[in-house]
Amino acid sequence: MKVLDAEFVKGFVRLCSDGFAQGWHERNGGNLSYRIKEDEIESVREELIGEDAPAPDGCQDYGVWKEIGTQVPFLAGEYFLVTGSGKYFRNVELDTAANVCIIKVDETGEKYKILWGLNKGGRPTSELPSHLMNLEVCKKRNPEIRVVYHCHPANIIALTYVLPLDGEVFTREIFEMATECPVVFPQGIGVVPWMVPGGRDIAVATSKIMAAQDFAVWAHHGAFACGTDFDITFGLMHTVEKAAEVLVKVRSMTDRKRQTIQPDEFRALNEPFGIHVDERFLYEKKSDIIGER
Ligand code: 2HA
Ligand code: ZN
Repeated sequence: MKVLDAEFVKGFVRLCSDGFAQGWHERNGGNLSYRIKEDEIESVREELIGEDAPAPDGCQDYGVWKEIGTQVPFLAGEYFLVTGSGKYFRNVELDTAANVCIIKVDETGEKYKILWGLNKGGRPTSELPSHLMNLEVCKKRNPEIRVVYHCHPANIIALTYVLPLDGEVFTREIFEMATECPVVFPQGIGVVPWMVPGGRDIAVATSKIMAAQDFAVWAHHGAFACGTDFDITFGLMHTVEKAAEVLVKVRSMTDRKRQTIQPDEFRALNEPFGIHVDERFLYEKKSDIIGER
């Protein structure tokens, strides 16, 4: 099968278009990765350069092992579909083969090579260390998690200027904005303070959160979500950003709430929805000021 005909590629492209339509991908903002299943990579092997196909003209980097910039030994030998560095999400649907690539991680988990895509040149996403380290910790806790998505949603970013950069407070304030939130992500969200993007340090900080939670906020930058498929991952980002939008509206009217969802009301969701809302987020508040514990 051709890579562009594969269902996992279609799902990847759709997420890119949907993310752009939401306004989460100005210029080359954001990146997406998918850990490809064994049967999926077998189905497109005829098009993998250096395995069964020749490299296109002008793409000397094909098949050359390059440093990831971190170690992901638990992902050794696996294949990934990732967006390209500097590429625009709005162009992925128009010319998929020029804007995304399939890479393979080597047996040490320290190097990757390009096997398909970026056919007009380029490298995988600048956030490759964060994507692979997140996919690694996610695979350890749930082998079904395959998607990691980074974007720049305005309301989540706006809140990082007014809420304390504390995962428990962030989670509680977001939870209170929509009953759906604790049902969709009962383990809450984490917050990474401002750090230089693109390197190993921010990848380590994010993967510490992703080892236990599906969502990490990057202060003054954006957010990372993971999930078992494209719908669940995009839906998680959409849910958090929608709640953040409500909180931005509330906070724009007032710095305190007249009424809200109470800790015991969150606890009442556990049984009917078969979830366990982490008690860390259900602290008794001493203040009605938004963002104070
Ligand atoms: O430009 O979003 O974090 C891509 C990014 C880097
Ligand atoms: Zn970014």
